[in-house]
Amino acid sequence: MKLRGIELRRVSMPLVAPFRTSFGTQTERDILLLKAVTDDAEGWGECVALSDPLYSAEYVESQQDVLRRFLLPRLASPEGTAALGRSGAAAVAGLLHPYKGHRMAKAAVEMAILDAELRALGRSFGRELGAVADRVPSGVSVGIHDSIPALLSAVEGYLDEGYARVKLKIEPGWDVEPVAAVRERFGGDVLLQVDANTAYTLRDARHLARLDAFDLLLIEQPLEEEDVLGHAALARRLATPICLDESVVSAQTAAAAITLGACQIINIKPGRVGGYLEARRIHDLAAAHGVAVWCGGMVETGLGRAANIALAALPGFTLPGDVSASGRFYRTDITEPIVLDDGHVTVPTGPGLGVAPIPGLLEQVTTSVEWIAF
Ligand code: NPG
Repeated sequence: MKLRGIELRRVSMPLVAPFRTSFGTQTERDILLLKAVTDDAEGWGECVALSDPLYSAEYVESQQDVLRRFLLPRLASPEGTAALGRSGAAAVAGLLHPYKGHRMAKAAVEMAILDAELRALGRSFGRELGAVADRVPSGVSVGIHDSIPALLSAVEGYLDEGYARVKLKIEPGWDVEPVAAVRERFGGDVLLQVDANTAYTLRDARHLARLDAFDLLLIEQPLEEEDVLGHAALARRLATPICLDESVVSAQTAAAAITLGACQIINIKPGRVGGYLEARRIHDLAAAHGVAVWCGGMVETGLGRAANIALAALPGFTLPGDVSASGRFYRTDITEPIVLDDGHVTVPTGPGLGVAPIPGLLEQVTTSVEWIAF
């Protein structure tokens, strides 16, 4: 393939309702989209970095800066174009490896190039990654609410829509009580899990063990990103399985976490680990160790959502992912909306992502466009 250049486009999308996690409240999403233009096709990538470095060290301005300053020039160099010409998207991670971190930017550019490549070949993301299902169960992530009644009415709405699994965001002061209330109101059959986004310390172990009473699928990332040993210690004190998110940034860190007993389950987010190809490696590694995985979400547009659904259709994704319908976050998506069908979302089968931005809708939310010629 021959890349002509990459467009960096920022869009700003209002959320249907504020989304509160232990690290902050979002009311709109400022997203960096990439469009890879090749001689044969155009491909889309979505960078999942947030506006502020509160989930991870990455933030959207930093990802655009590192792309402009280092990552795209590396791909456009004679060495880069030769490797892309030979191997396409498979060459991206190796070419960018010398630059530390910034995995969300690396993931976005790999996604755009992979999409262009697959569109040219007429092959879908699902087929390329190894999907074995044509639809996957859809889980919903429910933010921290101002009151228990408000939370219960939100959960009721999602269950009425048919979501197959509910994840409650928790933080100190909002954990046992909301979980107990949801269990009491909706019963033991609801697939329920919690996500702390690093809000606790090992000193909270005894308190977190109170969650064991509620038959949760998992507790996600209770401790700090770098506290892998703490998670291993906590795992010995909780009956609820521990799932890592922020701590797993590569197949290598996944292997270490598994070996140390820091997690029984892994949330795989392609943006966090540097791309869909690394995400697949973590899937393979986890499957080899009997560790269940599920596909996380970062409040993506239909582009990232489509790719995540394809990934979630791999055989090791045995737990429902945060692959909700577009309407969970956006009244109007920039693609054809991803919709819920009997608690499932459909794996796209068209070439590449199988979805693309609708030009008029994309223009409406665009705040800036920058073209980097190769
Ligand atoms: O369904 O797209 C979704 C959102 C799922 O809760 C979700 N994501 O920590 O997993 C998370 C959380 C998140 C959202 C993290 C936004 C960072 C940004």
